[in-house]
Amino acid sequence: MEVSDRDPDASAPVAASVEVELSGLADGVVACDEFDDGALESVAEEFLCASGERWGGAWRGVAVGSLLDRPDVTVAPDATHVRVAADGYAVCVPLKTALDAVLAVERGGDPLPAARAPRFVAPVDAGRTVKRVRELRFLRLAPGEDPQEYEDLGY
Ligand SMILES: Nc1nc2c(c(=O)[nH]1)N[C@H]1C(S)=C(S)[C@@H](COP(=O)(O)O)O[C@H]1N2
Ligand SMILES: [Mo]
Repeated sequence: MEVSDRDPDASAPVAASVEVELSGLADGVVACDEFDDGALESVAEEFLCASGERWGGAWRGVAVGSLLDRPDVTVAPDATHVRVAADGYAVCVPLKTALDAVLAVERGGDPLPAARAPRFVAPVDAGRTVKRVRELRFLRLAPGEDPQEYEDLGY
C-alpha cells in the first residue's frame, strides 16, 4: 500500500475503529465502528466564525443520545453538562445540546480522516465542533457555575 508522506495520519487506524469513553456521571465505552449503516444519523450544520466566514457540511454519525439507551452504558439522571474532549482540547455544553449532537464518522459521504474522527457536530460555535473526540464526561454543574471553566480551548 502506498502511504502518502504528506499526511502523517495516513497509516493510522481507520477512524471508525476508535473508542470513545463515557465517564463522570456516565459509564461505558463506545466503538464508532460497531454501528450498522442504518443506525447512523445525518445532520447538516452551518457555522459562523468570528472572521465572518461561514462553513458547514453534511455529516453522518452516531447520535449521542442513542448511546445512552445501550445496556452497557449507564448515566446518572442528574447530569447537566457534558465535557467533550479530544487530546488536549475540550468543550463543555449543556446536556440537551450533547444529547442531540452526533459523533460524526463521515462528511459529505466520505469517511473522516483518523486525525479528525469522530467529530462532535451540534448547533454550537465552530470552535466547539471537537475533532477526534475521545471522552464524553457527564457532569453536574451547580447553578451559577461557569461551563467554560471545564473547557480547554487552548486560549
Ligand atoms: N480536537 C480539536 N477540535 C477542534 C479544534 C482543536 O484545536 N482541536 N479547533 C476548533 C476550532 S477553533 C475550529 S474553528 C474548528 C476548525 O475545524 P476545521 O479544522 O474542520 O476547519 O475545529 C474546532 N475543533
Ligand atoms: Mo476556530
